[in-house]
Amino acid sequence: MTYQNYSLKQLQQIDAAHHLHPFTDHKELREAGSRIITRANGPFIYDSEGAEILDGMAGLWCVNVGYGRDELAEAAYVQMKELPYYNSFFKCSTPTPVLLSKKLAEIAPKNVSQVFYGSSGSEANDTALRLVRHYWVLEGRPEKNRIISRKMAYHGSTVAGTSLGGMDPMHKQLGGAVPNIVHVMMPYAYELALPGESDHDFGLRAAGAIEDAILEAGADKVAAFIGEPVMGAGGVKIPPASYWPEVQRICRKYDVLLMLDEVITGYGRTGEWFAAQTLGIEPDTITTAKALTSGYQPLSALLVGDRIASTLVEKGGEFNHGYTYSGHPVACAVALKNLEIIEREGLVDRVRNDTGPYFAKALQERVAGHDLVGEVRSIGLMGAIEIVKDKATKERFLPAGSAAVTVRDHAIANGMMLRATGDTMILSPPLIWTRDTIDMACERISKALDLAQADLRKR
Ligand code: PXG
Repeated sequence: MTYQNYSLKQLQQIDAAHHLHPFTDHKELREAGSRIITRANGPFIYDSEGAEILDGMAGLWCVNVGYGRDELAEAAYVQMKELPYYNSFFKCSTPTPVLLSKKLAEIAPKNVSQVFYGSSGSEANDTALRLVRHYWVLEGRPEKNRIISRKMAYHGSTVAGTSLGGMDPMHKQLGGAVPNIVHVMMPYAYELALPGESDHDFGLRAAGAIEDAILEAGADKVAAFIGEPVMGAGGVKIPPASYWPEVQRICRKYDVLLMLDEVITGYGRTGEWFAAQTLGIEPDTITTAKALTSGYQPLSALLVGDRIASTLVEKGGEFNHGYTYSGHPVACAVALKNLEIIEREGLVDRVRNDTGPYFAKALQERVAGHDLVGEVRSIGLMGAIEIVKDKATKERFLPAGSAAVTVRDHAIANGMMLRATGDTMILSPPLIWTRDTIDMACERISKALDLAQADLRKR
């Protein structure tokens, strides 16, 4: 590698001169200089100054088997030497996507056994949107076209992903979304439950918003509902237990397809292969990416339920959709090895039976009591910490979002990578975390909270 010939300063200067980053205020970044991560191992990342940082975000919700896995590098190397690329168009296949499809069909929820590949979660959601609308056309009901999504949903950053998502700042810059997508309330009890309303009742009310949207359009006009089982980028919003069963009931009642976006929750995060299994949901499509390869290669897989797949196959003719890298042989080789590692090391079971419950308890016992913390919540190895000015009233610091950034900056300076979204701190660590790693994380988070508190009280 030649980057070692450059100093940090030089790399930052070149970065500022030529590199446009995702979701970034470029002026601000160029003034500050980017943090340059140069290597990683196990649960740690290292920056160009040699600082060791515990990665509480598994990269960006993806490095589930942790860093430094020689086996994944070898799987890519061997595949690249043998066949670096060939397409899956024109009646061709290559071995690794074939075998990966079989594996995915084995671990997917029941009645889901078909796979369509892309390179990113956004692409997979584009495929899902097109497929679901195409399904209703093939079924002779082209007017069944509307998609219901939720405010604050994140479904990616392409035009389709942004349109499906419910992020206002993204819509503002879109200049025209894909038509006929509507957004209803999210199941976020901490802020949206009414005074005295139980979690159970709130969950039913939030699901009821989907029914209202169906009735408003007329069920014969609604193709599908799409949702993340647990909203990720929107702030790890874990719905009340009453929510998903009610959503499922409503979708069935009105013959509305159920699309799950498991780009974050897939591949063990919640203690099952898919959150659909954790939460007892029977979806028609499941969007997955990220941890499918633990981020070692870009790859997404849209898992397609048998209902849609059989119509597509039997009545569909040619589906005019696909990507150069659909079923990329190297990415699929890495995915196969990654799933083998997850299985061999029992990481899904470990999250369900050991680290998930321990993580929940540690957050409750060691973080929830802090003055700055309004609520902690988690499912599997996915957690959130609400930062508040006043625990009792849930009052936030102003300006909105600034307090969580203060906590995050102290956390990073103290060797703990966390993400701040709004006033919520997010954790989504590699599934290789042990009880000791969780203890270390809680210590560092507590310290960051203390330091942030000192800063925030001065304001
Ligand atoms: N769906 C969900 C639920 C996601 O979380 C995507 C789709 C899009 O995947 P791609 O691979 O196209 O990025 C995502 C991605 C954040 C953050 O800040 C989250 C994502 C991506 C970038 C940043 O938390 N999730």
